[in-house]
Amino acid sequence: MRCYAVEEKGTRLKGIDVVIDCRVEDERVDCTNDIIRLAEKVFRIVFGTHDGFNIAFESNEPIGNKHILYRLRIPIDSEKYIGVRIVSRYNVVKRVLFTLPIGLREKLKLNPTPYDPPTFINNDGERNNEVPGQTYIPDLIVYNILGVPKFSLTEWRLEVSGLVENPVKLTLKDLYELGTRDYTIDFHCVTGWSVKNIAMRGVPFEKIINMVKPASNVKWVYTQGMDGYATVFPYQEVFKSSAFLALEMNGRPLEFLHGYPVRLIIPHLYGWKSAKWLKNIVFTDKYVDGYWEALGYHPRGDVSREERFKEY
Ligand SMILES: Nc1nc2c(c(=O)[nH]1)N[C@H]1C(S)=C(S)[C@@H](COP(=O)(O)O)O[C@H]1N2
Ligand SMILES: [Mo]
Repeated sequence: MRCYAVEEKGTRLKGIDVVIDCRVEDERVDCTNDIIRLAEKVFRIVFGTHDGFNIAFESNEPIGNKHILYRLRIPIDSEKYIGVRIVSRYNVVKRVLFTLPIGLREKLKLNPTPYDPPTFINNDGERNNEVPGQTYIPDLIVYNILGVPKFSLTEWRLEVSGLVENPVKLTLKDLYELGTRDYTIDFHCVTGWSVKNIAMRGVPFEKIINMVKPASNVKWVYTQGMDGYATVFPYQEVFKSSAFLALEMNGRPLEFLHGYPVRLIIPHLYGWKSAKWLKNIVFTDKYVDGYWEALGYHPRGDVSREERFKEY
């Protein structure tokens, strides 16, 4: 069994020291009991024991119409617990993730390696516009996994950096001066809901690229919000649909809950790739997990390919 160890700033804000992401041989699961047994089995391999630990079911929910996410807990003491996340696809499990609170790392038997995304992601070409497993609903559902940040526009800048010729720090005024365009997009959350025809206005991402001039070896774009949320996607995705820095929605500045002053929208990728309250865009040649990627979500997240989780 291969295990990855992932450390990520945003998950740390949630008390997670490290995520242990284990690739298991395809395991058939037909009921919640099978899930608990699987969690016990993998836990025993990773930690060398399960004596004195009890695995308790917490919740499960559909992610699209093929996957189910199960959450379990292994209490350590009255406050701390190891979280377990298991995703099945058509009742088959390929990964089991453990989220460790601080102070437990020493108990690990395995020597986990960093996650290495599959290289096909940076090479393949064709895609279609299908949205398998999504259901349309009338309005966006607001997600703030790390709470709502407090900041004022006077202190806020959008910093674009990394492997670029001209790093920049931009104010909202600077962004407007680059020139905006109108967009109508469909928005897709990985959990399975989509919203059609959202009117937005923003700066074509191409303008940012032309300004900062990323180096030829750039492969990934890592972005961060003011709340500590981060996400990542392959650089080449920004050329596959109309990527833009959204400043307005439905004819008005972005509402604060939707990420004012700016969020980067890549319409063909799932919504978690769009960091709200965007403050950093980093062009890089190395893959780094963001918040949801650290918890097993896909490095690219193409909606038409249904890339919800890291490999099936
Ligand atoms: N900064 C930040 N950006 C974020 C999130 C978040 O928690 N914090 N959640 C993501 C997820 S999972 C989704 S589906 C969309 C939801 O956008 P909305 O809250 O505007 O509906 O924002 C994404 N961007
Ligand atoms: Mo989401």
